[in-house]
Amino acid sequence: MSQPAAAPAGNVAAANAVKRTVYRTCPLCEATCGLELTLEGERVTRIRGDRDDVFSRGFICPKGTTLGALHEDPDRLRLPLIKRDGKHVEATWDEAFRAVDEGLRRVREEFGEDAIGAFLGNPNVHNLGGGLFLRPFLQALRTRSLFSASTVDQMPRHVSCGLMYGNPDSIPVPDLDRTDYLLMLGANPVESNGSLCTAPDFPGRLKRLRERGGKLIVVDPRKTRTAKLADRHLTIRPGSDAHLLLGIAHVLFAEDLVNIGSLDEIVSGFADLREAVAAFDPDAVARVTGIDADEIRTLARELASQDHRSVVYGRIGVHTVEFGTLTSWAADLLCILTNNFDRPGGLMFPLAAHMRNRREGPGRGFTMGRFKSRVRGVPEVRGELPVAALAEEIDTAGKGQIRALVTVAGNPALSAPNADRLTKALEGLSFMVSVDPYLNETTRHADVILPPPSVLERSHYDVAFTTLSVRNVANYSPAILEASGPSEAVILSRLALIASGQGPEADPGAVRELLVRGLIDREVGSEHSTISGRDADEIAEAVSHLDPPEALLDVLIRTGPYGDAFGQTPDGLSLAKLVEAPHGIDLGALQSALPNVLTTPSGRLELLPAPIADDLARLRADLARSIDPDEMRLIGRRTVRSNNSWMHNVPSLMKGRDRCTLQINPADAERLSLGHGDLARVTSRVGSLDVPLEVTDEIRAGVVSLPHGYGHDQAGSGLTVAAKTPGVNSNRLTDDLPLDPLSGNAILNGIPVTVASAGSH
Ligand SMILES: Nc1nc2c(c(=O)[nH]1)N[C@H]1C(S)=C(S)[C@@H](COP(=O)(O)OP(=O)(O)OC[C@H]3O[C@@H](n4cnc5c(=O)[nH]c(N)nc54)[C@H](O)[C@@H]3O)O[C@H]1N2
Ligand SMILES: Nc1nc2c(c(=O)[nH]1)N[C@H]1C(S)=C(S)[C@@H](COP(=O)(O)OP(=O)(O)OC[C@H]3O[C@@H](n4cnc5c(=O)[nH]c(N)nc54)[C@H](O)[C@@H]3O)O[C@H]1N2
Ligand code: SF4
Ligand SMILES: [Mo]
Repeated sequence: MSQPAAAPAGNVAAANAVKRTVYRTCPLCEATCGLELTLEGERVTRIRGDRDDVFSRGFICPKGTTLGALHEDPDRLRLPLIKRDGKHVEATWDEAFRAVDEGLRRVREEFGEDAIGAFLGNPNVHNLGGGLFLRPFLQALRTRSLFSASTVDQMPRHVSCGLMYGNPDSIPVPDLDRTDYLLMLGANPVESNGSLCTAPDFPGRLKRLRERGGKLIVVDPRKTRTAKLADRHLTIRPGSDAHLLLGIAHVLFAEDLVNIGSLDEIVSGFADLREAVAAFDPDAVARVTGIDADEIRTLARELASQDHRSVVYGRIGVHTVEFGTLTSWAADLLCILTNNFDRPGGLMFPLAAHMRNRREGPGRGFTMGRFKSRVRGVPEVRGELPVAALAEEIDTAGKGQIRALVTVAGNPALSAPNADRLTKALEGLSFMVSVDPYLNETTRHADVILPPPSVLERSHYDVAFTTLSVRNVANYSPAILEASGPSEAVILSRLALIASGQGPEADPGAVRELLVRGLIDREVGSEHSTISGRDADEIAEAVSHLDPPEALLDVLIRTGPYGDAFGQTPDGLSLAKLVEAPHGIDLGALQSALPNVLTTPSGRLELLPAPIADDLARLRADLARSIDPDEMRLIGRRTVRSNNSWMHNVPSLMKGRDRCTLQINPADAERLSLGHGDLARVTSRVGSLDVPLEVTDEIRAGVVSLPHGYGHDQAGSGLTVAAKTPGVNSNRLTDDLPLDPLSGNAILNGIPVTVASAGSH
């Protein structure tokens, strides 16, 4: 139904078993590796890394080889499911959309717009159609009850960047290939392959950093595979990275090491910084972090050394914590204070092919809290509410209570905190619809499930990750096989029409028209556009043969910073040029972006935005907290063979030992009289679960680690392989109440827990 017209005809599955080779970007994680797939007929017979990919150069991880298995997974839904008498049964697409229309209309008419909630999960950002076509649906829903995986993930980074640079999507990344010194906190890219820093073969890039004489310092309570590559590994106490970074800032001021180079002219707030970090002297910080005061001083001197280029990079382990936004801010601040910002080898802003051209001058800036959540009164951020507040918005009676929920590519039953409460809340909904290829822990609650095409049946261009990439790169992959059902863009278009009251039969082409024509009209009407003043009809005609996401993408690319401006710059980029380049197009190393990237109201780089300055009081108070020597803190972890919750149904990835274990330090195990393989009972404020122990000195004493995304033992789900080694859901222990106050992000690391023998209760 939704074959991109730009795809060369030979790339679309022929019914015969001719052997052919195709190339595509892996859509599974942020690394965007190029893959080479061999197909015989419709079957994938081999997948390996594409050695000619301009960015990944042949790198691949075990997940990348599973695209064929994902496509063929017998549990993957090919047709919509409707719940009838408590059981999910297959239905036609028309039946399914009619059921959605009835369900949503009933709830909206009786309870109003905010009674329909929406949750958007992580795979949306790995999906061209999902990425570009969600907005019209959300706009048509007109609900304030919007939630996403962002608030169990990177929202702190959006907030700190929004406040400092003016746009929450202006996120600088470490210039990995040119830096000489990388201070990495709370990230394990050797297993995760990197996040908010797109760098295929991250492990190889780290090795090359060391081969060229550079240094890698890893801060992590666990000796991860990344930490094993490091020159130094610092086992920090969970949740205290903001203290550490401000301890480093303190030393920079105290030892007169601050050097902001030419940024002097464009920053604001510099004069107040020394005072803001005064409390964080290395001795006070050492007590809370468990990292020596001398080590903190060394880190400051090394970062500040002008003999080399340094950069600071933090991820999940420092964002999903109590002080997530402060940590994200402090990491950037250290790069700025040591003259390692917007310069090669430091922290730099990518410029992707579909991004808008940057221009100098003040912008609207970034504001939060335009409305508050009904129950707890937490502020919105980027138009959404914390997913940690989703359960209470469903289970608390009153005007605006959520009665219906739409999930798109999300599994909040496993990914959001206090899972027991959320699961119960989902059971109480009056209507639920999920756009999802699986019947799983979340979608089993849905009245209607709408399955999108498989990874082989859809085209791909990384709208999100090209903007977070350590090189500017563009890569488009046409669909490999023809989809039997509607594309995700079409599913979302039909949902948008239903939500806007036009009914289940309305033509999805109207949404395409709205989006594509809307973009073209904006471009020709903008004095800053490369197609300013051009004939909108002529431009629309030029993309009329393309499928919905491709048409939008083509306009974005051709009017983007490298674009051909629809003929005006003949050498420029277009979707057609990307189709002709199956190994991708390299657009070069990252370039300086200041001051044009700044869109703050002042037009300046805000070093100490007011919300940050206010929140620092909380961090200062925490410096004095008492530390119980026997306290246990729970953190998470990722392993290379899993991808959040949804790839545990791939047999080849589930082979080998049980990976859902609680890692504990031998000293703690001994103190608690527990041994390797014992079943331990872990208890937090909100829940309790039993899990096998893995005693290992690779984790700091006082810390235990459990991966997330497991707990595949729920009745009514349809994940045959995952159910064989279900594991436990770590989010039955994480708390829905405490949040990072500025971003609303959940706290998923550093959870206070007790650990005991499961037999002793
Ligand atoms: N304790 C703890 N919890 C965590 C984390 C942690 O570190 N610790 N990490 C958090 C992070 S970083 C994230 S991003 C979240 C992820 O949280 P979620 O996004 O809620 O969950 P996923 O496990 O990614 O599940 C994705 C869902 O999308 C479906 N899906 C897969 N591909 C597609 C597709 O192409 N289209 C559609 N429509 N659906 C698709 C899958 O079947 C699955 O139901 O989890 C968070 N939760
Ligand atoms: N194989 C695989 N790859 C993935 C995913 C996956 O599930 N599996 N998920 C994808 C997604 S959605 C994301 S967001 C990224 C995340 O990518 P990463 O951020 O690299 O994620 P993790 O591997 O969980 O690494 C987080 C590290 O933080 C450490 N940590 C925990 N608490 C603290 C703390 O308080 N301080 C410090 N300094 N460290 C701490 C943990 O021990 C862990 O090693 O990975 C992506 N890639
Ligand atoms: S690292 Fe990520 S993008 Fe690369 S093959 Fe593995 S899952 Fe795919
Ligand atoms: Mo994530």
